[in-house]
Amino acid sequence: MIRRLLGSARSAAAMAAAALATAILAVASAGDVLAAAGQPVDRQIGMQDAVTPVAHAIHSFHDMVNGLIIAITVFVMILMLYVMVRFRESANPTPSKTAHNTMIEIAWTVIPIMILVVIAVPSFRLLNLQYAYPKPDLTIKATGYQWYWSHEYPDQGGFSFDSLMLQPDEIAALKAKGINAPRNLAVDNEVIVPVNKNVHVLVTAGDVLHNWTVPSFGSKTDAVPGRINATWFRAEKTGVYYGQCSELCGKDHAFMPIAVRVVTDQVFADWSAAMKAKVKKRAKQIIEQVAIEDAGKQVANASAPAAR
Ligand SMILES: [Cu+2]
Repeated sequence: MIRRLLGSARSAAAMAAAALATAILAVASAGDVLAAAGQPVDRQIGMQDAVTPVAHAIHSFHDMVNGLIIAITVFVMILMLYVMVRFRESANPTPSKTAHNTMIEIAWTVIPIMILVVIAVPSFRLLNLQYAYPKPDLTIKATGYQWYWSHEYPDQGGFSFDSLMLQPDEIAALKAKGINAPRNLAVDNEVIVPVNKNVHVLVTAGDVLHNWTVPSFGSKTDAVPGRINATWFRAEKTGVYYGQCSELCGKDHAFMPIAVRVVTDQVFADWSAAMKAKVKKRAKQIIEQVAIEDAGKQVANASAPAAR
Protein backbone atom coordinates (compact mmCIF):
# COMPACT_ATOMS: atom_id res chain seq x y z
CA MET A 1 0.00 0.00 0.00
CA ILE A 2 2.70 2.45 1.07
CA ARG A 3 4.91 1.30 -1.79
CA ARG A 4 2.09 1.93 -4.23
CA LEU A 5 1.52 5.39 -2.75
CA LEU A 6 5.23 6.18 -3.07
CA GLY A 7 5.20 4.89 -6.67
CA SER A 8 2.28 7.17 -7.47
CA ALA A 9 4.06 10.05 -5.78
CA ARG A 10 7.09 9.43 -7.99
CA SER A 11 5.01 9.52 -11.19
CA ALA A 12 3.22 12.60 -9.85
CA ALA A 13 6.63 14.22 -9.31
CA ALA A 14 7.62 13.41 -12.90
CA MET A 15 4.41 15.01 -14.15
CA ALA A 16 5.04 18.03 -11.92
CA ALA A 17 8.53 18.39 -13.38
CA ALA A 18 7.14 18.32 -16.93
CA ALA A 19 4.46 20.89 -16.04
CA LEU A 20 7.14 23.03 -14.39
CA ALA A 21 9.34 22.99 -17.49
CA THR A 22 6.40 24.12 -19.64
CA ALA A 23 5.46 26.86 -17.17
CA ILE A 24 9.04 28.17 -16.94
CA LEU A 25 9.30 28.30 -20.73
CA ALA A 26 6.00 30.20 -20.90
CA VAL A 27 7.07 32.69 -18.21
CA ALA A 28 10.51 33.19 -19.74
CA SER A 29 9.23 33.84 -23.26
CA ALA A 30 6.42 36.15 -22.05
CA GLY A 31 8.91 38.11 -19.93
CA ASP A 32 11.24 38.46 -22.88
CA VAL A 33 8.57 39.82 -25.18
CA LEU A 34 6.75 42.04 -22.73
CA ALA A 35 9.48 43.51 -20.56
CA ALA A 36 11.23 46.76 -21.35
CA ALA A 37 14.35 48.60 -20.32
CA GLY A 38 13.96 51.51 -17.99
CA GLN A 39 10.23 51.98 -17.88
CA PRO A 40 7.01 49.98 -17.79
CA VAL A 41 5.16 49.28 -21.05
CA ASP A 42 1.52 48.53 -21.76
CA ARG A 43 0.42 44.98 -20.95
CA GLN A 44 3.85 44.17 -19.52
CA ILE A 45 4.07 40.86 -17.67
CA GLY A 46 7.78 40.41 -16.98
CA MET A 47 9.99 42.70 -14.95
CA GLN A 48 11.76 45.65 -16.52
CA ASP A 49 15.02 44.66 -18.24
CA ALA A 50 17.95 44.18 -15.89
CA VAL A 51 20.94 46.40 -16.71
CA THR A 52 23.13 45.95 -13.62
CA PRO A 53 24.81 42.91 -12.03
CA VAL A 54 22.48 43.17 -9.01
CA ALA A 55 19.35 43.33 -11.19
CA HIS A 56 20.53 40.29 -13.21
CA ALA A 57 21.07 38.39 -9.95
CA ILE A 58 17.63 39.43 -8.65
CA HIS A 59 15.99 38.24 -11.87
CA SER A 60 17.67 34.85 -11.85
CA PHE A 61 16.88 34.39 -8.13
CA HIS A 62 13.26 35.35 -8.84
CA ASP A 63 13.07 32.87 -11.73
CA MET A 64 14.54 30.08 -9.62
CA VAL A 65 12.19 30.63 -6.65
CA ASN A 66 9.25 31.05 -9.02
CA GLY A 67 10.14 27.69 -10.60
CA LEU A 68 10.23 26.04 -7.16
CA ILE A 69 6.87 27.59 -6.24
CA ILE A 70 5.28 26.33 -9.46
CA ALA A 71 6.79 22.84 -9.01
CA ILE A 72 5.59 22.55 -5.39
CA THR A 73 2.12 23.87 -6.23
CA VAL A 74 1.72 21.48 -9.17
CA PHE A 75 3.09 18.54 -7.13
CA VAL A 76 0.67 19.17 -4.22
CA MET A 77 -2.24 19.67 -6.62
CA ILE A 78 -1.55 16.37 -8.40
CA LEU A 79 -1.19 14.52 -5.08
CA MET A 80 -4.50 15.94 -3.85
CA LEU A 81 -6.31 15.03 -7.07
CA TYR A 82 -4.83 11.54 -6.90
CA VAL A 83 -5.97 11.07 -3.28
CA MET A 84 -9.44 12.42 -4.03
CA VAL A 85 -9.94 10.03 -6.94
CA ARG A 86 -8.05 6.92 -5.77
CA PHE A 87 -9.33 6.91 -2.19
CA ARG A 88 -12.89 8.09 -2.74
CA GLU A 89 -15.49 6.17 -0.74
CA SER A 90 -16.85 4.13 -3.67
CA ALA A 91 -13.40 2.99 -4.81
CA ASN A 92 -12.02 2.45 -1.31
CA PRO A 93 -14.88 1.44 1.01
CA THR A 94 -12.61 0.15 3.82
CA PRO A 95 -10.14 2.92 4.69
CA SER A 96 -6.66 2.06 5.86
CA LYS A 97 -5.99 2.48 9.58
CA THR A 98 -2.35 3.49 8.98
CA ALA A 99 -1.46 6.38 11.31
CA HIS A 100 2.36 6.56 11.04
CA ASN A 101 5.00 5.88 8.45
CA THR A 102 8.50 6.73 9.54
CA MET A 103 9.95 6.93 6.02
CA ILE A 104 7.31 9.36 4.77
CA GLU A 105 7.59 11.49 7.93
CA ILE A 106 11.36 11.74 7.51
CA ALA A 107 10.91 12.57 3.82
CA TRP A 108 8.40 15.37 4.37
CA THR A 109 10.67 16.91 6.98
CA VAL A 110 13.99 16.56 5.17
CA ILE A 111 12.88 17.49 1.64
CA PRO A 112 11.45 20.93 2.66
CA ILE A 113 14.66 21.61 4.64
CA MET A 114 16.69 20.79 1.53
CA ILE A 115 14.47 23.08 -0.58
CA LEU A 116 15.02 25.91 1.95
CA VAL A 117 18.79 25.36 1.79
CA VAL A 118 18.63 25.46 -2.03
CA ILE A 119 16.85 28.85 -1.72
CA ALA A 120 19.11 30.14 1.06
CA VAL A 121 22.42 29.75 -0.78
CA PRO A 122 21.68 32.05 -3.77
CA SER A 123 19.67 34.31 -1.46
CA PHE A 124 22.72 35.04 0.74
CA ARG A 125 24.91 35.35 -2.36
CA LEU A 126 22.50 38.01 -3.69
CA LEU A 127 22.44 39.84 -0.34
CA ASN A 128 26.22 39.89 -0.38
CA LEU A 129 26.27 41.28 -3.93
CA GLN A 130 23.86 44.05 -2.91
CA TYR A 131 25.61 45.04 0.30
CA ALA A 132 29.29 44.33 -0.33
CA TYR A 133 29.77 47.67 -2.05
CA PRO A 134 32.51 47.68 -4.70
CA LYS A 135 34.93 50.60 -4.80
CA PRO A 136 32.92 53.54 -6.14
CA ASP A 137 33.83 55.48 -9.30
CA LEU A 138 31.13 58.02 -8.50
CA THR A 139 29.05 58.80 -5.43
CA ILE A 140 25.67 60.50 -5.50
CA LYS A 141 23.60 61.61 -2.54
CA ALA A 142 19.84 61.38 -3.06
CA THR A 143 17.60 63.17 -0.58
CA GLY A 144 13.85 62.64 -0.62
CA TYR A 145 11.55 65.56 0.15
CA GLN A 146 7.77 65.98 0.01
CA TRP A 147 7.52 65.58 -3.01
CA TYR A 148 10.67 65.58 -5.10
CA TRP A 149 14.21 64.27 -5.03
CA SER A 150 17.36 66.32 -4.59
CA HIS A 151 20.62 64.90 -5.98
CA GLU A 152 24.11 65.93 -4.97
CA TYR A 153 27.48 64.94 -6.48
CA PRO A 154 29.91 65.24 -3.52
CA ASP A 155 32.98 63.95 -5.40
CA GLN A 156 32.34 66.14 -8.46
CA GLY A 157 32.68 69.47 -6.69
CA GLY A 158 29.49 69.08 -4.68
CA PHE A 159 26.99 70.52 -7.17
CA SER A 160 23.38 69.58 -6.60
CA PHE A 161 19.97 69.91 -8.19
CA ASP A 162 16.35 69.04 -7.54
CA SER A 163 14.49 66.58 -9.76
CA LEU A 164 10.81 67.45 -10.11
CA MET A 165 8.24 65.57 -12.13
CA LEU A 166 7.40 67.21 -15.45
CA GLN A 167 3.94 68.67 -16.01
CA PRO A 168 1.93 67.86 -19.18
CA ASP A 169 2.92 71.11 -20.96
CA GLU A 170 6.64 70.46 -20.24
CA ILE A 171 6.30 66.90 -21.55
CA ALA A 172 4.65 68.21 -24.72
CA ALA A 173 7.52 70.69 -25.21
CA LEU A 174 10.13 67.90 -24.88
CA LYS A 175 8.22 65.59 -27.23
CA ALA A 176 8.12 68.39 -29.79
CA LYS A 177 11.95 68.35 -29.66
CA GLY A 178 11.97 64.57 -30.24
CA ILE A 179 12.75 63.63 -26.62
CA ASN A 180 11.01 60.68 -25.02
CA ALA A 181 9.35 61.93 -21.79
CA PRO A 182 6.93 59.43 -20.24
CA ARG A 183 4.08 60.82 -18.16
CA ASN A 184 4.55 60.66 -14.38
CA LEU A 185 8.15 59.41 -14.84
CA ALA A 186 10.09 62.13 -16.66
CA VAL A 187 11.74 64.81 -14.50
CA ASP A 188 13.24 68.23 -15.16
CA ASN A 189 16.77 67.35 -13.99
CA GLU A 190 17.81 63.73 -14.54
CA VAL A 191 20.52 62.01 -12.54
CA ILE A 192 23.42 61.59 -14.96
CA VAL A 193 25.86 58.71 -14.51
CA PRO A 194 28.58 57.15 -16.67
CA VAL A 195 28.09 53.70 -18.17
CA ASN A 196 29.96 50.68 -16.73
CA LYS A 197 31.04 52.55 -13.60
CA ASN A 198 30.35 51.66 -9.99
CA VAL A 199 27.98 54.29 -8.65
CA HIS A 200 27.15 54.53 -4.96
CA VAL A 201 23.92 56.26 -4.06
CA LEU A 202 23.73 57.56 -0.49
CA VAL A 203 20.04 57.81 0.26
CA THR A 204 18.43 59.96 2.94
CA ALA A 205 15.34 62.13 3.46
CA GLY A 206 14.67 65.64 4.64
CA ASP A 207 11.19 65.24 6.06
CA VAL A 208 9.43 61.84 6.07
CA LEU A 209 10.30 58.35 4.85
CA HIS A 210 10.78 57.96 1.08
CA ASN A 211 12.46 55.24 -0.97
CA TRP A 212 14.89 55.59 -3.89
CA THR A 213 14.02 52.89 -6.40
CA VAL A 214 15.09 52.11 -9.96
CA PRO A 215 13.76 48.67 -11.00
CA SER A 216 16.16 48.11 -13.93
CA PHE A 217 19.11 48.64 -11.55
CA GLY A 218 17.70 46.38 -8.82
CA SER A 219 18.03 49.38 -6.48
CA LYS A 220 15.47 49.96 -3.75
CA THR A 221 16.62 51.78 -0.64
CA ASP A 222 14.69 53.47 2.16
CA ALA A 223 15.31 57.19 2.57
CA VAL A 224 15.17 57.87 6.31
CA PRO A 225 15.50 61.36 7.86
CA GLY A 226 18.69 61.65 9.91
CA ARG A 227 20.22 58.49 8.53
CA ILE A 228 22.11 57.45 5.41
CA ASN A 229 21.41 54.21 3.60
CA ALA A 230 23.30 53.19 0.50
CA THR A 231 22.74 51.31 -2.70
CA TRP A 232 25.04 50.77 -5.66
CA PHE A 233 24.73 49.97 -9.33
CA ARG A 234 26.88 49.53 -12.42
CA ALA A 235 24.71 50.18 -15.47
CA GLU A 236 25.80 48.14 -18.48
CA LYS A 237 23.84 50.04 -21.14
CA THR A 238 23.33 53.69 -21.90
CA GLY A 239 19.79 55.01 -21.85
CA VAL A 240 17.33 56.42 -19.38
CA TYR A 241 15.98 54.37 -16.49
CA TYR A 242 13.00 55.42 -14.44
CA GLY A 243 11.87 54.64 -10.94
CA GLN A 244 9.44 55.99 -8.39
CA CYS A 245 9.43 56.77 -4.69
CA SER A 246 8.48 53.45 -3.10
CA GLU A 247 7.62 54.41 0.46
CA LEU A 248 4.23 55.99 1.02
CA CYS A 249 5.16 59.58 1.86
CA GLY A 250 2.06 61.72 1.52
CA LYS A 251 -0.35 63.10 -1.04
CA ASP A 252 2.12 63.40 -3.93
CA HIS A 253 3.95 60.13 -3.24
CA ALA A 254 3.07 58.95 -6.77
CA PHE A 255 4.50 62.10 -8.31
CA MET A 256 8.15 62.14 -7.27
CA PRO A 257 9.75 59.91 -9.91
CA ILE A 258 13.45 59.16 -10.31
CA ALA A 259 15.10 59.36 -13.73
CA VAL A 260 18.67 58.16 -14.21
CA ARG A 261 20.33 58.72 -17.57
CA VAL A 262 23.32 56.49 -18.25
CA VAL A 263 25.74 58.17 -20.68
CA THR A 264 29.21 57.60 -22.07
CA ASP A 265 32.26 58.69 -20.08
CA GLN A 266 32.81 61.61 -22.46
CA VAL A 267 29.26 62.94 -22.12
CA PHE A 268 29.45 62.55 -18.35
CA ALA A 269 32.73 64.45 -18.21
CA ASP A 270 31.30 67.28 -20.35
CA TRP A 271 28.08 67.47 -18.34
CA SER A 272 29.92 67.32 -15.01
CA ALA A 273 32.32 70.07 -16.12
CA ALA A 274 29.39 72.29 -17.15
CA MET A 275 27.63 71.64 -13.82
CA LYS A 276 30.83 72.39 -11.86
CA ALA A 277 31.24 75.64 -13.80
CA LYS A 278 27.59 76.41 -13.00
CA VAL A 279 26.75 76.69 -16.71
CA LYS A 280 23.44 74.91 -16.26
CA LYS A 281 22.21 75.87 -19.71
CA ARG A 282 25.19 74.12 -21.34
CA ALA A 283 24.69 71.05 -19.11
CA LYS A 284 21.05 70.92 -20.13
CA GLN A 285 21.97 71.17 -23.84
CA ILE A 286 24.41 68.26 -23.54
CA ILE A 287 21.76 66.05 -21.97
CA GLU A 288 19.02 67.09 -24.38
CA GLN A 289 21.28 66.11 -27.27
CA VAL A 290 21.82 62.66 -25.73
CA ALA A 291 18.10 62.36 -24.99
CA ILE A 292 17.23 63.04 -28.63
CA GLU A 293 19.73 60.36 -29.73
CA ASP A 294 18.38 57.89 -27.14
CA ALA A 295 14.78 58.53 -28.26
CA GLY A 296 15.85 57.93 -31.88
CA LYS A 297 17.40 54.59 -30.88
CA GLN A 298 14.21 53.58 -29.04
CA VAL A 299 12.09 54.32 -32.11
CA ALA A 300 14.48 52.29 -34.28
CA ASN A 301 14.30 49.36 -31.84
CA ALA A 302 10.52 49.51 -31.66
CA SER A 303 10.14 49.44 -35.43
CA ALA A 304 12.51 46.47 -35.76
CA PRO A 305 11.52 44.08 -32.95
CA ALA A 306 13.05 41.09 -34.74
CA ALA A 307 16.48 42.68 -34.38
CA ARG A 308 16.37 42.50 -30.58
CU1 LIG B 1 8.37 59.85 -1.30
